[in-house]
Amino acid sequence: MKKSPGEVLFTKLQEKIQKYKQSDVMKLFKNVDKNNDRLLDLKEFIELVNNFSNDLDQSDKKAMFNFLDVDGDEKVSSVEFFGRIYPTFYEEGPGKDKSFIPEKYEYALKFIQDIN
Ligand SMILES: [Ca+2]
Ligand SMILES: [Ca+2]
Repeated sequence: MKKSPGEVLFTKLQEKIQKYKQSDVMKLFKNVDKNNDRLLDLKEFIELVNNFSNDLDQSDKKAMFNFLDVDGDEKVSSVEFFGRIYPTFYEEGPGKDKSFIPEKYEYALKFIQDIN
């Protein structure tokens, strides 16, 4: 399947983000989440992206945002974000299906809460 422009851009961003410690990326997620709802709206998401890349224009960032917003609620949740950045993030062990796993929501939300 052909990748969407948002996915291509995201893959580049993902490579940059993965160079950082996972705990630092989680702290950053919390920092840009100004209203503390563990969801990034477009403005919050752009602030996060700006920490990693400043050679992208608004439409590129919006395309990435749309790619990450799997359920289309105009917010990028911690699950949507970390599930894409770290394909194995919600896995309990190696060797499992590496796709986005909605059943891991509970685990993911707890994980994010524990950063505090
Ligand atoms: Ca938010
Ligand atoms: Ca969403």
